[in-house]
Amino acid sequence: MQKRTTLRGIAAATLTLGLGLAGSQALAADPIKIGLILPMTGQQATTGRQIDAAVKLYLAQNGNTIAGRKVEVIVKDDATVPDTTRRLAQELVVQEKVVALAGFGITPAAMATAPIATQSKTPMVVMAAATSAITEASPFVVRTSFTLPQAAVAMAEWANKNKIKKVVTLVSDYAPGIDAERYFADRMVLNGGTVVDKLRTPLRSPDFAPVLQKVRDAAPEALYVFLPSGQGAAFMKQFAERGLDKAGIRLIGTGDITDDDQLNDMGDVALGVVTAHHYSANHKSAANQKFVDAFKKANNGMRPNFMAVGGYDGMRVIMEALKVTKGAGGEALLNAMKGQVFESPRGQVLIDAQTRDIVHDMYFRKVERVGGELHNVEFDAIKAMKDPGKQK
Ligand code: VNL
Repeated sequence: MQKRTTLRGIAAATLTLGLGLAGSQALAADPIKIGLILPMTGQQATTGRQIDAAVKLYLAQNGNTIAGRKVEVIVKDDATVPDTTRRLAQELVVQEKVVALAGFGITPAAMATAPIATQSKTPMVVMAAATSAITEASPFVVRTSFTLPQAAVAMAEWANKNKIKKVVTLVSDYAPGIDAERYFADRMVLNGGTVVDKLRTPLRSPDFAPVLQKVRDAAPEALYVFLPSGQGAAFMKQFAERGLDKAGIRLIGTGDITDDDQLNDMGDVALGVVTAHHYSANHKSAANQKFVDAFKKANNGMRPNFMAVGGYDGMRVIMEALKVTKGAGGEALLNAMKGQVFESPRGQVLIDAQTRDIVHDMYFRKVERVGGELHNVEFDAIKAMKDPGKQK
């Protein structure tokens, strides 16, 4: 009896030791986790769909192992509700121990999450949201989308060059819209132009009819518009229905309104619309051609838009940084993201080491029919543009 117990004891001790070893081996082979929070349902679902597809494409093309460990992307749907974004981020950090947070379809979602990135020292890669101030909300924010002041200032410069002096602005009534309005209007006035009316529509379920009536009454030379990705098609439809395209009012704006996700279905009303933006699926480069072809092939012919490129480049920034840290997160991972320079499908980009914001070319594009499809055709650019919102 005594002997058996002892033997059993030894067996148990061996088993424990074995499990202990197995445990530490399992740790080394644990996946490196990245939390990707996106609006996969609700009003901004197209943004989630585009970014999710781009992240998957990046991993399929570039491999998903770092230092012998698998990289696992955990996708969470925040349904465009900022409180949900924040809660999901908290869970991903505490329970899943993600090394990075990524995604963020709208500015309020990014702003709500920034304190969690700061407190947990988790790099937070903003792939969609574009209000200037987001990168200042936490020292752990890195941005791969764009900023509204970049597109707005570029557009005002173009208007000035093309002798457009009298304009009305129309923006979505939340942070990126306020940036889009302010930076455009300030530069217009600086250049000697006038903004005769500043109109805003709600982020949720906007009705464009009342503001379009005001635009008609004001009879400006041009209407400048910012609306978040996904709202452009509905706006264009009403713009045409009210006959504004035939009333001699030029439509200009940030490229969000001629979003490649919807552009081809907008019809003739979109023809000739000039916008400033950082990405067009029609961008002429070998890298972009390869990206567009692969993206379409993997997604039933879906055309990538600027959100997809923000996601693709964001994944690049994370993966290259993880290679440097061999899978470690925290401040080391953040530092390895700063200063990255690479060729994106949009062109050359830099993650400014000081601001953690993106520096890239702002293109001027005109909607044209190319091979039977509507495209934003680039005809000029402001090279290597920093965020004007940070040059105070
Ligand atoms: C934002 C900016 C969202 C630009 C967008 O689409 C966009 C934002 C969802 O910062 O909330 O096109």
